[in-house]
Amino acid sequence: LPQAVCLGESMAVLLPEQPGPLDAVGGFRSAVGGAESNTACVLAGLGVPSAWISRVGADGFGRRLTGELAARGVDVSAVAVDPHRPTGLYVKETGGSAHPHDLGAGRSRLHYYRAGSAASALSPELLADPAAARLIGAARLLHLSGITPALSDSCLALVRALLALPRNGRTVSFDLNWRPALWRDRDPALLRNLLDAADVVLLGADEAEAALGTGDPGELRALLPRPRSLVVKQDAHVATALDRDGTVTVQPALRVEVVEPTGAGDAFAGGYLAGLLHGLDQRGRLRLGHLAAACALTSPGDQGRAPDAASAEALLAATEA
Ligand code: KDG
Repeated sequence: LPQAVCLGESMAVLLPEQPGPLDAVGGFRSAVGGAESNTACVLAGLGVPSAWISRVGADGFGRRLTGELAARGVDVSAVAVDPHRPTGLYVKETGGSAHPHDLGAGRSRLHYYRAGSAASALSPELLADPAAARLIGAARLLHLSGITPALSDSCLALVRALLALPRNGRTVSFDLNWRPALWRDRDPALLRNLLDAADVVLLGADEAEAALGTGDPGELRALLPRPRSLVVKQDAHVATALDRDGTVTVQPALRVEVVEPTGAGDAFAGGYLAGLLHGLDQRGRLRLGHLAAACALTSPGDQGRAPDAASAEALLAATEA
């Protein structure tokens, strides 16, 4: 049975064939994306048997999603197919054209078409689903993100129910993944209690500043006293882990040429959490997080190829000074 379970919506993705505003783009290439399933792929790539739990539509995009994740070694046995609601979609816009409405070189924006999607109907009923309950019950790690509670009232209720489950030795990790566009109808202040109910919290200083009012690691630790570990990624150069016992571990990131940043945070989470499950100390976990993020940063699209377990081990040993 999988050791890690990642739960949340994934979507079909349309990637523009050239930069510019959507009205000026001639064509799109289809792909798949989704924060928690990106993390599941990285975990699987690093040798952690992993599952992704979600819902998809009874459509081609849904088949593509489950097919691609299964091909990357992720267990999709508990992904439900909704006969009526569609698979969610997002369209990516990238900057760098001469068009007057261009976002600006190096900038990108996700346009979501996901209201009423199959995954937005996730609810606490999931806990009564035998396939999902079996996976969650056996997992050593349950990974959630701050995207899911923004999707619908039933999704928020599910996240609350999952955080309230007896742990039985399981770690619950929570990646803030602040998406302001999804929070127009809901108060993001509720994120603080959700984060504080997890065991391991991952967040970027910038997004924490926007969602919680501070990006300062010490202030965040005071704001979120309950998690065992708080991992703060600061301006892409350094990550700091603050443990509940007061231990602080600071680890600089790898220097890489950024090709496409989407998915780097999900990859960082996958690397860090793989390190946790492999029994690495805090520094080793942060390093593996940086390494997985570097792979995502240097490849186009959402899903960087994670280093396989053997090359990750070799790279980690090589940087062990
Ligand atoms: O982290 C990358 C994600 O933002 C992308 O895959 C889409 O899951 C997604 C979301 O909800 O923004």
